[in-house]
Amino acid sequence: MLITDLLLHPIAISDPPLRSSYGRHAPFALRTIVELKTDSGLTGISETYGGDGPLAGLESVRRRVIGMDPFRLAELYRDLTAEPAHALEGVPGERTQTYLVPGENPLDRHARTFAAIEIACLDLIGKAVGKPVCDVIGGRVRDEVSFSAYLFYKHGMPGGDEYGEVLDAKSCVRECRQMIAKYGFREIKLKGGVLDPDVEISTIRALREEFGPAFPLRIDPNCAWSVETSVRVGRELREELSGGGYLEDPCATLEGMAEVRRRLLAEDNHTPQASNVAVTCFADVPKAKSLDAVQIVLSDPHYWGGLRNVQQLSYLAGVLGMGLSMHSNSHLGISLMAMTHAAAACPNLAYACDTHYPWQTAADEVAAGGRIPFVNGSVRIPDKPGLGVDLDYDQLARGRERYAKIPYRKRDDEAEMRKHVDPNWRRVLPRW
Ligand code: GKR
Ligand code: MG
Repeated sequence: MLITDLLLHPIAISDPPLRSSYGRHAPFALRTIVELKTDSGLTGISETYGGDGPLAGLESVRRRVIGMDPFRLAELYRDLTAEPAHALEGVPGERTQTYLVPGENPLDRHARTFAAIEIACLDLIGKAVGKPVCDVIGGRVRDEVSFSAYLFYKHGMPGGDEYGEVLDAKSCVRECRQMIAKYGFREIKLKGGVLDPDVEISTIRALREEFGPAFPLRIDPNCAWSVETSVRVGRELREELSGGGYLEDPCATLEGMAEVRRRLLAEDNHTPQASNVAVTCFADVPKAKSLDAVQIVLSDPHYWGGLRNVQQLSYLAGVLGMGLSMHSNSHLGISLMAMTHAAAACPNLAYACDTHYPWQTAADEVAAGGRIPFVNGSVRIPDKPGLGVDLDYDQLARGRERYAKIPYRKRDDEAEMRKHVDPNWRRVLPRW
């Protein structure tokens, strides 16, 4: 089987005005759907980051990918990682405004370009041998993968989503109740770094009060806090973040997180810290471990270099005595299935994975058959070869039309804040 064509479909999907320390989400998130056509008649698919940067990365490997045998993935990885990103893509390797948003960092591009091709190749391999992707990469350790309720503070909009405005503890508990009623999630993540830390502390406490200790809690301010504030929040939420919860990227840098860890341990507070900002590739892991800055690594097939790298990360984390969880950005069902197959084949994954999926809608879904179902907060591995999901070409065409109509080609949450909330808003770290 040889690849005969690489088709790239840039799409835009509607996204609510979610808040984070980066700012506010724009009305549309950008994604790219990848199709690999082969001489066997099979087509492999994947979903990845959208906009000009990721598209340029994928275009730059077109000649390398066409004619390739989809089974020869190690060779492709070697070739893509042999050259620096800017040499491959003809773009300068400078850091963008959204630097520190995983997947938006130009320095991550090799990994994410490779991942998008790898996942489509694994879909092809699965289809060729008649097996689900998780079984092609060594076999599943679970048939279903659990996800967490990913709560955001957000603005309300006329005609907006069912969650309305969420800018305090009470409305956040309501948002969580709605999401759990709809999807059955059993773990909860709050995106923090938006409101005063005392409001976010009271939100976590209100969630604990409402759902009880059977629902582990995590909070992720994306580095919005100083070391001092991180220690204070860790101290105040010691009880609530125990029992399967964690503190995610409270402050910037591994050194900062190491200091938070030291100071909390000195108070006999063992709250683990997780990261998808300070640790985004294998080279970050040794330092994170030796400083004891991070106890839980957040994987994500989209920027760690695909499903097999996530599986390797799972083994590495196991050897180093670190935990493993999974990060997410705005995405549709093809990404959700890639995440599910990756998680199903990771023995050391002990936490419910993050997913933005509840924030996207059926109107934008490009998976044939519509939205991927969650049962009790979990997604089952379909009894089908490959990723187990096909493309709905009408929906894909609608996504492409939306993309063609919108004026922006990269994520800029700061610009959205300036447009709608505060004309002088800047991302300042630490904010508190
Ligand atoms: O979508 O605003 C967002 C998130 O903050 C996202 O950009 C992060 O990458 O969800 C992510 C995280 O866990 O840090
Ligand atoms: Mg995070």
